[in-house]
Amino acid sequence: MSRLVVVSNRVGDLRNPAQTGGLAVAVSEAIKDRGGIWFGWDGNTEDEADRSATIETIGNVQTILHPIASVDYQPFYLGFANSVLWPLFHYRADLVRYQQDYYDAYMRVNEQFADGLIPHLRGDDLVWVHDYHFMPLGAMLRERGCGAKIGFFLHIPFPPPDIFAALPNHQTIMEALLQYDVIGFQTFTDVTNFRRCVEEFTQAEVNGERFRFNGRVSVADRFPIGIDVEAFQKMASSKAEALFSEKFRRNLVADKQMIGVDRLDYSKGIPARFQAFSQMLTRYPELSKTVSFLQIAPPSREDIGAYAEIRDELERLSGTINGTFADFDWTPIRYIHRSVSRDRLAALLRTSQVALVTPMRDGMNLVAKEYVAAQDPEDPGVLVLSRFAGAAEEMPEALLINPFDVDEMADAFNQALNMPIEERRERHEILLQRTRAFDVHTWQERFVACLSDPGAWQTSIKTY
Ligand code: ADQ
Repeated sequence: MSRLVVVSNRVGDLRNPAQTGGLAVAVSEAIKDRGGIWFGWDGNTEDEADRSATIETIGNVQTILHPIASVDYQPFYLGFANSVLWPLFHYRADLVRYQQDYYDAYMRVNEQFADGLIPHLRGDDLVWVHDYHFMPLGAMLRERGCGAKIGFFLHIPFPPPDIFAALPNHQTIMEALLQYDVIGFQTFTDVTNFRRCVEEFTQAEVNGERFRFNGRVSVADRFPIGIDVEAFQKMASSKAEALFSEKFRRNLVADKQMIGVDRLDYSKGIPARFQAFSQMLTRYPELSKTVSFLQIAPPSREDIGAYAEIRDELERLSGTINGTFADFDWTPIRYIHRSVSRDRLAALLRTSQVALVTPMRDGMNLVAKEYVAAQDPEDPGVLVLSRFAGAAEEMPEALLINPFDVDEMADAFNQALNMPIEERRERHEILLQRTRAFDVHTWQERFVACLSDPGAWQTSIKTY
C-alpha cells in the first residue's frame, strides 16, 4: 500500500487529534493506516536565523514542520491567501486587496515548500495537498521531478469564470491546478465552476470532468467533507456539559434558544442574521421573552481590516438590538467572542432548539452537520441553512433560506421555532442519515481511493 503524504497549512496534533477537530482526526487516521508524512508550516512568525524544519516521528508517521520566513508570512498568509484568494473565492471581489508582492510571496513560499518536501518523497507516494494556500505546489513538485500521484482538495468554494478572472495571474493558477492528478471540491457547483474556468482560461482538452493538458490527465470531482458523527454525538450527550448548558439557558429566562457558531468571518453572514433576528422580534412580538439567541464567534485573522470591521459591526448591532428589545428579565442576544471547548459546543448545540447557519457563501460548513449530529432524535431541533453553504446540496430537508433576504430569514426563524414535533423528527431523521453517509471517514476514503487510481475513478452522479 502506498504511503500518504499530506500537505496543509497547519499540521494537526497526531497524539491528540480529537482536540483539533474532525479534519485532524480523519487525516491522521488515513496517514496512520498507510504510514506517511504530514507536512506543514511550523506556526512560527519570528525569524531565527536559518530556522530549519522540525521533524518528529510518531509510529509509522512523520510530521515535518517547515518554517516560513517572517518577511514572507505577512504577504503570503494575510496578503495573498486571506486578502485575495479568500474574499475572491467567496464571491467578494469588492474585498480583494491585491498587491504584486503578495503574489510573489505566495509563489515563493510554495517554492520553498516544494524544495522542503521533495527530498522526502518516493515515487509511489500518494501526495494530498490541502486548500487555497498551496494551489501551485503540485506543479512545483512536478518541476522538481516528482512522478508520484498528487491530489488537491479545496475546502472553500471555487468561483465562476467571471469572478475568477478578477484574479491577476489566474491563467497561471489554472494551469498549475491541471498538474494535479485529482482536483477535489466540496460541491457540484464548485466542480462545474472549475470546469468552466478550464474551458475559458486554458487550452486543455475537456471531456466531462477529465482534462488533458500538457500531456497530463486530471480528474475533478466532488468530495463533500463531513464530521465524525459518533464522536460528536458522544460529546453532545456528556452529562456534565448538559448540566452547564441547562443552567446557562435557565439564566436567560427564555424557553427556547437559537444558536449560531462561526469563526468571526464576513463570509458567515452574521450581521444579516442579527438583523433577521431583530426583524423576527418586530414581526412576531409574541416571541418576545420566549426565545434568546446565542452567537458564539471566536476571533479570526484580526490583522486584516475587513475582519476588524465585522467585529465592530456585530458589537454595534447586538448593542442596538438588545437596547431596543431587552427587558429586566430578558436579554435577546448573547454574543460571545471567544473559542469554546468542543464538548461544550456540542452540548450547547444539543440544548438549542434552532441553529442558524446562514453564510453568504461557504465551502461546506461543518457546524450544520455538527448541529444535526448533536440532536436528541426524539426531540430534535431545527436547522436553518443558507442555500449558499455547500452543505445545502446534501441537506435540502433543512429550512433553506436566502441570507440576502432578511425578511425571508425572519419568517424562517419563526417557522423553525413553531415547527411541530412530527415534522422536526421527519426532517431530522433524513438529515442524520445523510450526515452519517457523508461523514469524514467517507470523505477521506473516497479521496484516497480516487487518488490511488484516478484513471479508473467514476465521477459521482448528481443524486443523493
Ligand atoms: P471554516 O470556515 O473554519 O472551515 P466550518 O466548516 O464551519 O468553517 O468549521 C468550523 C469548525 O470550527 C467547526 O467544527 C466548529 O464547530 C468549530 N468552531 C466554530 N466556532 C467555534 C468556537 N467558538 N469554539 C470552538 N470551535 C468552534 C473551512 C471552510 C468550510 C469547510 C471547512 C472544512 O470555510 O466551508 O466546511 O473548511 O472543509
